[in-house]
Amino acid sequence: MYFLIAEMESQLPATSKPSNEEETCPKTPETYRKIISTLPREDGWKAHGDLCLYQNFWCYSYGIEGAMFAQDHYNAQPTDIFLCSFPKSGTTWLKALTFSVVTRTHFDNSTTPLLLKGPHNCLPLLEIDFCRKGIKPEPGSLPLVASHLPYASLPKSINDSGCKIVYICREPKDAFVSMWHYTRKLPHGVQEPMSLEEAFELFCKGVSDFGPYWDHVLGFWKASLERPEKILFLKYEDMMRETLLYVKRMAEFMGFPFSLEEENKGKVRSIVEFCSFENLSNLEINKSGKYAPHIPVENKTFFRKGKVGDWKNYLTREMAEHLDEITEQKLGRFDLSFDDV
Ligand code: PAP
Repeated sequence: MYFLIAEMESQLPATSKPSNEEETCPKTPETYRKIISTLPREDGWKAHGDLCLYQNFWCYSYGIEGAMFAQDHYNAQPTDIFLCSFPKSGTTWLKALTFSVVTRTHFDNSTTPLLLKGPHNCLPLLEIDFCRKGIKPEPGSLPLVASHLPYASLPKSINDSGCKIVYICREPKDAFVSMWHYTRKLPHGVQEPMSLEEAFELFCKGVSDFGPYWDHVLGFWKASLERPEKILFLKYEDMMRETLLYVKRMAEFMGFPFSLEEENKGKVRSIVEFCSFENLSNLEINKSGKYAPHIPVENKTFFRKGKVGDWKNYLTREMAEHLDEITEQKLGRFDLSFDDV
């Protein structure tokens, strides 16, 4: 463990560590932007501009500004439940499932707000909505908040107040391929979308939105081992294989367990079917609606194939072996691995 952290730190440019200015500046949007303007940058993915290195993760500047704001101002409530993920790891699905579980006594499949809003519009994203739209957690409101922030960069109040966290991760080759497709669909202005090979190289170096992928996963994995009662670590592939089982486990963990009566009446199955890729991706709102976190994104961009192992259609054997080697090197010693998909 110490070797890995030391190794990561030695690879980081000195400026990525908090500067004196960062520690002493009064916190206003201008000072956040000033700090961001000094951060190390990489171009390449170009979905929302350059990626900047902040607190050892890469992110677009608007995400970093949101992270800084949330770290300074987010006042987590003990009842908040955080849905955390590396991008393209099953966030949309997790949002739909948890939203359905938590609101099931208010709505059924014919009345759920998921029919009128995409999953991303049904619950806030910490680093975007809280900062940009001023959404504040209120007593009695939906306890679900999503975030792509690494574990170490979550606002301190989340751990201090004992919130629960559900983390979903995905096999890295599939997460990479999904991210590459997603990024190509975003508006690029005059830029050409990046080739798969270029994106692959950056991803392997750890340079991707909220990357390095492996650090993100590892942060939550270790935390889930230390505090299993507070952090539930899920894998997309397991969820795909045994959705019913994991939805029940997740509901119980969140404090919204299904009763035997609900199970017998098919409530779990009905939520699972409603939130399936086939059903969600065919809802009109997800075919024609928009999500507008920073630049408008069509809801359909969040639904591509929803399959395990789609990387086989895009990566060469050498690329796959290379990514597998990095994964084994970074995660193997922590007993974290993925099914051979
Ligand atoms: P985000 O991080 O931008 O929110 P996220 O939802 O995590 O994206 O990932 C999108 C992936 O989840 C897509 O995978 P693909 O590119 O390999 O197809 C998307 O298709 C998949 N996905 C979306 N909804 C579902 C669902 N209901 N069931 C399974 N997979 C889904």
